[in-house]
Amino acid sequence: MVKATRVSITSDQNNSPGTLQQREVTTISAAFTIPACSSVFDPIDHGSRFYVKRRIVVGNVSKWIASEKRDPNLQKYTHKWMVYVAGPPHDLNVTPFIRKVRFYLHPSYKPHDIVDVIDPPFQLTRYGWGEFPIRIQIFFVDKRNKPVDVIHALKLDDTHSGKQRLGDEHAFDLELDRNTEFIAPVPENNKRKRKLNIVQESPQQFVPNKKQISNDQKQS
Ligand code: SLL
Repeated sequence: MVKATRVSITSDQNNSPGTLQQREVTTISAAFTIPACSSVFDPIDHGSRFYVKRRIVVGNVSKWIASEKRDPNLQKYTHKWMVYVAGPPHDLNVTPFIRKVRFYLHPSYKPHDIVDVIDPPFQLTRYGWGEFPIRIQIFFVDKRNKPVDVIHALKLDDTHSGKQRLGDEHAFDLELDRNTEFIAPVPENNKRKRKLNIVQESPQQFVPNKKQISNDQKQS
């Protein structure tokens, strides 16, 4: 059983959008980048005799879309947002131990509300009009580690700035089996190999890099 402990953030590492020191560390699409913030600094703690610790960061960014810029068919979608599961800033690549991430969206996304991302970067971009808790199920490479759930409260930019804004971000410490076998990291920007396995995909939803994933999707 993998334990996921949410890491509390001290006041000087506050991750509220106003005080956050953002560094753009990974280009996600033309539109979004993952903000790596000080809140996820990983102190040296590699685990114990019984487990190995790996820190992950779960968060979302969003962007307000002015109504005149909205597609006429997508008028109700006030924001574009992206939720992500990544490593801490010094080691973003989680592929040595994470195999797949399943995102459970709000029922209003039905019948396209459960999406598997089976290759890095483990992130999902959608249009939306409201905030909701996203259940995120993380599957591991080594089957000794059973899937673990974390909940992320999607936070949309209420300043309507039109710029990418960090919504919310939290670090979690995963306690993996001491004997976990790690595999060689897959480069996050290896777009050619990128696969987004849409369990249920809505035609109206924005899917980044659609052309790049289309062949993979047919196979899966
Ligand atoms: C709220 N309790 O009322 C929340 C629910 C649901 C958001 C928010 C898109 C769904 C669609 C969407 O943004 N759902 O495709 O219509 O704020």
